[in-house]
Amino acid sequence: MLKLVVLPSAFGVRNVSPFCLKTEMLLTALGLPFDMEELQDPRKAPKGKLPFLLDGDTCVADSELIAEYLDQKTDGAVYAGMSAAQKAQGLALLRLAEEHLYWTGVASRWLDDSWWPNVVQGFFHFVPAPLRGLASGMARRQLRKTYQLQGLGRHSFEEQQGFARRDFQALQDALPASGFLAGDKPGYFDFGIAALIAGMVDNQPPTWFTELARDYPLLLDYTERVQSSVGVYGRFTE
Ligand SMILES: N[C@@H](CCC(=O)N[C@@H](CS)C(=O)NCC(=O)O)C(=O)O
Repeated sequence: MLKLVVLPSAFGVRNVSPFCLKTEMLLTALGLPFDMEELQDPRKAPKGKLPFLLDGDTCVADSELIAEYLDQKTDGAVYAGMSAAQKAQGLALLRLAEEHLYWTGVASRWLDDSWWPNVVQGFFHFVPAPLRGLASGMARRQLRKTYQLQGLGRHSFEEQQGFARRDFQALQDALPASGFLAGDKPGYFDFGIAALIAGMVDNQPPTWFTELARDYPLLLDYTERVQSSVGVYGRFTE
């Protein structure tokens, strides 16, 4: 049985990591039986990030590498039916979402002083109370440095919001108003984009990212459409 190792739920979101949720959607759509196991501390993952997939003695860390692995395992089912142009467009949009917009979502949780207590509670509750402030503070300093190195962290708050808005707008304009990127069934790239938006929009309480996303109703409709089509939601549904 395949085992997908993911972050535990947090902020009222069942599968809080977009990369973990995308992979859960993909495995479900492929009809492959799998278990999910939670790991509280991503530093214990093979590459220090989640998700990773265990298939017998094989361990695959990174959601994109997992998709590649599953594509081989299923003789091409992951990208089946996609033209080269559809794959190229899907990858470009997914990169925009995961490698750019994602960071503004992360910043809206980790670097907003008013939201920060939710991060401490959601991600560090397992650390014994006397050490929690230290551990979370160190992780926050590391995150701030990463955001600086990525580049977005060098901009004013208004400029960061501008970058996020342009990403939201581009996704909304590029995604189909009905159906999915490569037809009437959602595929890997739909899962990735929808997973990115889902968790960061449904997190409680709302972040500034959540508030901005509400101005892009077609993008939110698409996110709902992908989740309902595959029957996997980021949020709790019952
Ligand atoms: N490129 C990786 C990104 C995974 C990733 O960033 N996961 C986050 C959770 S959303 C994580 O584990 N972060 C822990 C850390 O960076 O310390 C993938 O696609 O799997």
